[in-house]
Amino acid sequence: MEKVVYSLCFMCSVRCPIKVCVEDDAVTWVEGNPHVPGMEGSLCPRGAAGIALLKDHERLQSPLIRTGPRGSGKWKKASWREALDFVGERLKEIIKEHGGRSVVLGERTQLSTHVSQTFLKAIGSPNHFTHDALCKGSVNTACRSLFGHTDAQMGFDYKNTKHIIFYGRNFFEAIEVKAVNSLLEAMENGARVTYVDPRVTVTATKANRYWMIRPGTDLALNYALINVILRERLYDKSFTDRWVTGIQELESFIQPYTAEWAENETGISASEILTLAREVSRDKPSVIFHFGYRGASHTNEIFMRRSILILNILMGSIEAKGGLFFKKGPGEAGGKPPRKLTDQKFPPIESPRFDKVGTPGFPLPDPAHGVPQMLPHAILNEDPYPLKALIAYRFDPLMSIPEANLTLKALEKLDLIVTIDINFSDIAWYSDVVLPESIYFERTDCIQQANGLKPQLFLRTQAVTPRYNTLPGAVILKELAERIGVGSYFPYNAMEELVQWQLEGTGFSMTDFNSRGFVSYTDKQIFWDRKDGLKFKTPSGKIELLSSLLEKAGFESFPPYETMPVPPAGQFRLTVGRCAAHTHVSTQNNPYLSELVPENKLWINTKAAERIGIKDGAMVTVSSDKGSGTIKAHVTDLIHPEAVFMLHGFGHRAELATRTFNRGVSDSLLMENISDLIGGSPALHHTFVKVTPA
Ligand SMILES: Nc1nc2c(c(=O)[nH]1)N[C@H]1C(S)=C(S)[C@@H](COP(=O)(O)OP(=O)(O)OC[C@H]3O[C@@H](n4cnc5c(=O)[nH]c(N)nc54)[C@H](O)[C@@H]3O)O[C@H]1N2
Ligand SMILES: Nc1nc2c(c(=O)[nH]1)N[C@H]1C(S)=C(S)[C@@H](COP(=O)(O)OP(=O)(O)OC[C@H]3O[C@@H](n4cnc5c(=O)[nH]c(N)nc54)[C@H](O)[C@@H]3O)O[C@H]1N2
Ligand code: SF4
Ligand SMILES: [Mo]
Repeated sequence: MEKVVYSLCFMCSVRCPIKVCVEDDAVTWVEGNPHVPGMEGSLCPRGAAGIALLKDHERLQSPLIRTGPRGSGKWKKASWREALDFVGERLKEIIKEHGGRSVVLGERTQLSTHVSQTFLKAIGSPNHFTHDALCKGSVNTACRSLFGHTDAQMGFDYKNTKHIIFYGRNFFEAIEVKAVNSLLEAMENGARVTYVDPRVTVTATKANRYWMIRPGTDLALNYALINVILRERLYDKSFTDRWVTGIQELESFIQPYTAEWAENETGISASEILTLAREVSRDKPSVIFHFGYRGASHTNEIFMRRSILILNILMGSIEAKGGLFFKKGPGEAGGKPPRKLTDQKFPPIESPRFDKVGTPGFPLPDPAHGVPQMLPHAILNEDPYPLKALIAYRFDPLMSIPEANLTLKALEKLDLIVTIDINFSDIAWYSDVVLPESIYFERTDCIQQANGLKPQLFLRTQAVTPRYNTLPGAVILKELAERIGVGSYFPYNAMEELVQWQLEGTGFSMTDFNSRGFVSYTDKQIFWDRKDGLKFKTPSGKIELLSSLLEKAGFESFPPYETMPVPPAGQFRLTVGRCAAHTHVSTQNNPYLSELVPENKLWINTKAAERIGIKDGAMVTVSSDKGSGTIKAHVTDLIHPEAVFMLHGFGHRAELATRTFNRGVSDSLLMENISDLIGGSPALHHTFVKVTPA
């Protein structure tokens, strides 16, 4: 008999609402949840490949304990009891000898993040981190420096925008289904798109205006736009008068950064910069300068993100229709949010974090997430103290932290590495114990609290029984907690009990999710009143261009611009990104997606390639101070001559992931582990590489 289960996709972190059709315990069809506006049947290629993942016999099938040297691929299959007892025993010894703080748990933020945070709080470790800083640490800090809110508390009203400007935000390839559909609708209604990227992407081809910017110079472009907007009085004065402090300081700082100056730095003509400034000001406040995630990823990234946010502020697009808005939680609609395990009381933790976030040495990144790329430095230097055990939970430090060889060297120092994953990732391959999680079709998950203009709750509901000997992550952690004597913080045995515990007091029950997959706290969109009702969390209660957050920590709000260096002859700036067929480092071994995009290639400009004798399709060696690899050249006019580009997520080292093993090159192997030490993002586009015929 066929049944329909409403759930949440998890082929990537966007967690699109889905409708899953199930017959005889098999998934027969998946599509976007028709009850959710913007989803109606849509899925991206990765979402459609979920069925292939369910059937994949190369994903993790049972707990494994290492029997040979790390990375040798020698394993013995273990029962859950054996594997959990083993890890529990080792953790207990490590905690006894070195304290709870010697245990680190890193994960990609997910629905059960509150469970892993609770696990660490319970053992007295401050060392929980998420992927957040690797993805958008400086965006987060930039938002807090201006509004007092994090980027996660802000959203974009794509559907009603009149003009959206993307800086390397490759919107139509690095996909979020609902956002894509909403913007397409706006474009059909006449919205304009400006796209800025050293590389011609799919998004570039759909834009009304495309600028091939010199890599790394987005900040210069933005300073020129701000200069024109202030000089020609193109900004929303009534908004800035009411809500913004520091306009005068910005005005005097920005004077030297004219459009003519920026033309030199960016390669974009001064007259075009003037045209854009005037054009957007006519559409304000329904304008979005998208603050993005990646793109110009350098050690000064915080100032680049701030400059994008300042452009929105000048357009008055904050909490405006067609602009940016603050997400509203259940409280704004008079409701109660679901409970989290972290709401419980824990013994206090005195120790600083391993990454020093929140101390005077690294004051500004978000301590709720930490900074993962500090992990290798902390382990190798035993600074601030020795770390002994790592639990990698849906996160691969070997592929997702720049400078893989440094990370590998650091991991070698650890006494225990445990991975909770669904695939044979590189970190699983290198672990002592592998604990396999059931995939999203096979497990119910914690409640998703979806804040937004209409606060809602979503539920990932188990659709089929697990194909292999796997468990939900929240159950795995609870079982480990039992074994080290902190089980009382985990009041459930199965996911359904945890979800019910979360829902207590909200007025909703699990059955309320059956018919549509979600529940709403209100039917009306909640906008704050732009005249008097905006709620900024800065000390002044206003948007602070001159940021008290930055200045109190000893940083300037407006440091002078420093020219982006041109790569020496024969070298290129390494730039990286995603494609529509893959999620980061997760999907390269998927039976279906590995056929669509089996390897990465090195994009290189035609004239630059000619100079070093490289032909399209030839194998080339790409090398940096940190590593090297051999990859196929994609010779094209569609990339700036200073840059080369490769997809992130290839060059896997785990041999049992046979469809992707050794295909292409890992960008992490080439990159240097260097960061924006104010904002917290890694400077992923800092590294120069040499390219030579292989
Ligand atoms: N299909 C797919 N979609 C995804 C994801 C995925 O893995 N796969 N991941 C999700 C996540 S976590 C994220 S963070 C987002 C990422 O979303 P995006 O940031 O849109 O994705 P990237 O592919 O990293 O795009 C980076 C772009 O920046 C360009 N670039 C490089 N240097 C510069 C520069 O100096 N200036 C400018 N303006 N551009 C530059 C590169 O050419 C590249 O096109 O995507 C999300 N959506
Ligand atoms: N060099 C370099 N580093 C980068 C980036 C880059 O472009 N280049 N991009 C950065 C960005 S934007 C981001 S967001 C991060 C992402 O960094 P990661 O979180 O490390 O990457 P993902 O591919 O999302 O997932 C990591 C692991 O989760 C596993 N996984 C997938 N689904 C599940 C599940 O249901 N349960 C469990 N337990 N595991 C699961 C996958 O098999 C994979 O091994 O990387 C950052 N790091
Ligand atoms: S964007 Fe694609 S992979 Fe990500 S959750 Fe949505 S459908 Fe799934
Ligand atoms: Mo990301």
